[in-house]
Amino acid sequence: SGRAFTPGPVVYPVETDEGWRPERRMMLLFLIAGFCALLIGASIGPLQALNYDGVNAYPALRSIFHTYYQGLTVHGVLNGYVFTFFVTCGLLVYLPARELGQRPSMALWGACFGLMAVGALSLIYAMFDNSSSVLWTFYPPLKGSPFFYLGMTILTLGSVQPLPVLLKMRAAWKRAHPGCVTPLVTYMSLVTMLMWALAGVGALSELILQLDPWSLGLIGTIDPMINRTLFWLTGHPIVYFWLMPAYISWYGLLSRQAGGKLASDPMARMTFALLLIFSLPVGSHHQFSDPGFSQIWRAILVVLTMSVAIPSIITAFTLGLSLEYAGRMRGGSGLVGWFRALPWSDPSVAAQVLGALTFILGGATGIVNGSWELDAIVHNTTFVPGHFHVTVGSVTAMTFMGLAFWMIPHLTGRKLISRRIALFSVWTWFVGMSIFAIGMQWAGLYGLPRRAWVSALPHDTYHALYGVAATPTTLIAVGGVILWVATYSFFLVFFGTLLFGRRADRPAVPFAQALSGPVSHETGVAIPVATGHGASVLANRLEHVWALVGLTAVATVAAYVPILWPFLHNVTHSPGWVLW
Ligand code: HAS
Ligand code: HEM
Ligand code: CU
Repeated sequence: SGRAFTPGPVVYPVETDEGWRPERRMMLLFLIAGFCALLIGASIGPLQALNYDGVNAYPALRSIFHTYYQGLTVHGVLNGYVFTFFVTCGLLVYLPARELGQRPSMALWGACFGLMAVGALSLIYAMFDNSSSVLWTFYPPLKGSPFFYLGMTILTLGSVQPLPVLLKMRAAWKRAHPGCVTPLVTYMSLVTMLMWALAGVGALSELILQLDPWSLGLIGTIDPMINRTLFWLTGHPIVYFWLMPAYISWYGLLSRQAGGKLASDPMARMTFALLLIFSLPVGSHHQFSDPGFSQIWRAILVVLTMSVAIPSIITAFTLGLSLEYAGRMRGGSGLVGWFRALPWSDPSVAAQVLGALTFILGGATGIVNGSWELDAIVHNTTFVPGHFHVTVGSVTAMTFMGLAFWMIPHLTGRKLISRRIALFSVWTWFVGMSIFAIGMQWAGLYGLPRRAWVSALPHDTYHALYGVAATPTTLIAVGGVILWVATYSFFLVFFGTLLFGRRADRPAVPFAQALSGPVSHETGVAIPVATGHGASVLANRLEHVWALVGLTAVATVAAYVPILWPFLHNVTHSPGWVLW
């Protein structure tokens, strides 16, 4: 280091194609709906952080939340489902449409929005009327109102609608470009939606066959184990439905935004193919502590879980190399100089790179969870929320915040009201989430339970039980408060720009070019596959997405028959419980 490097952000090309007005407006609608959910969800998070430090804000909030668990349900559902689904279902149609130059079916894409909006409103109604504090996993025998389960069903059905839109656009593009592989962003989006459509079978069958009729009074009792298993058939892959859109941005856009190129296009395809295959069979690693299925399957689940980490390790290297290339192109040198030379003054880049950094901790703790013996120590403690706030709470949330920073100017033709406040929000989110997550993980090692209203205990009891974890619980609270500051400074920029941003040129979608691979984003023209070239052969093979789908389906059936079998032969009949 020491050498001067190019200062300032990378200048985005200006959008010249003005023919995309309806698509831009629809995308904006998805973005705003998603971020409105995050605004509510993220406002509640710090209250939960304070709870673990013994501060009970809920008596003061009685006009909104009757219990801690009602607030926690709203937090998990709005952040985990509503925020992520809206942003993703917008993005995974808009980006491919722009990449391919194909118009999406506005009817289907609009139906996707409509279904998800009806589902989300129904969920909000059920959660706020205090009938459904069933948490984001809605495990029976906890019993919520039909509005909750029907809302969840409709939301989920809506979230798979981008799949037919994508298939249609890809088919039209392929007809026009015979012999070419699908451009990268479209490929990644398609694989993500195929994964999600397969994964949805678990929760949708749980909802449609069990929870919907049960909550409507059509069936009297319910089997908790079968339903938990069906839930995790979707509930594990959903974490990759949160992760893969962030990866699409990292692989497809970030290297360009950072001033470089993507190191390898085929490696990105490979990552997505592996995520498709390995996401589905591993769901029951959330059930290591559940009774009733074979020890051998638990051991197999450990191996499968380590396998699903591999594509993320590939991503760490591919992305690291791409960022290093960008940093060196900008004049950075030495061991860390390239990292300092990244365009840190661009809030979109800062958000995504900082989000990626937190994933080192998120991934490491995931591997702890996935190791059966270690999971026995951390399961149902604050270690687990500590793990997933440095995955979905940072990787996904920060990447989506980063996307918003270029997308709002792109979609509205308005400049960010303040780059500095945007950068401030990103850094405070990074610092706050890191402190919070380290506190949660550390406290979990003392056995502090998750999903527990510990601040409602008498003061002496709280201190006698959890005083030993005073240092980590203080970190949790400090992190939570910093996150409040981060949240509101982000939304100041988000809504401020929508309402008051100055008119400016629209930046174009910053599609990246690959150093190695078959697709050129620079010319917008696909490079025909040069057979014989190693990398392209891989990309060519991976074009057979239906073969990948078949393989995934077989692996999933093979994994789930042995797990469900004993449950199906020992059905329990539980009545519903309402504990709030
Ligand atoms: Fe997880 C529980 C295992 C990833 C989310 N997880 C959860 C829950 C959630 C969640 C929400 O096996 C709790 C659900 C509940 O309420 O009960 N998880 C894993 C494993 C991975 C993993 C093995 N999880 C995620 C992701 C999530 C997520 C991603 C959301 C987006 N998880 C588990 C298990 C449980 C669990 C058990 C159950 C625990 C229990 O007891 O209940 C892996 O996919 C992780 C692989 C990731 C890596 C990291 C790669 C690093 C990258 C960044 C590189 C940085 C760069 C920056 C390039 C190996 C890609 C460059 C700069 C430089 C200077 C280097
Ligand atoms: C749960 C804090 C943002 C998703 C929790 C818990 C805490 C927390 C302390 C554990 C509560 C418990 O187990 O009793 C925060 C803070 C945030 C934040 C301070 C900063 C704004 C997010 C974001 C997401 C998210 C951005 C996802 C996009 C979840 C989910 C749960 C959870 C899915 C699990 C709920 C459950 O156990 O049913 N949060 N969170 N959080 N959080 Fe967050
Ligand atoms: Cu999992």
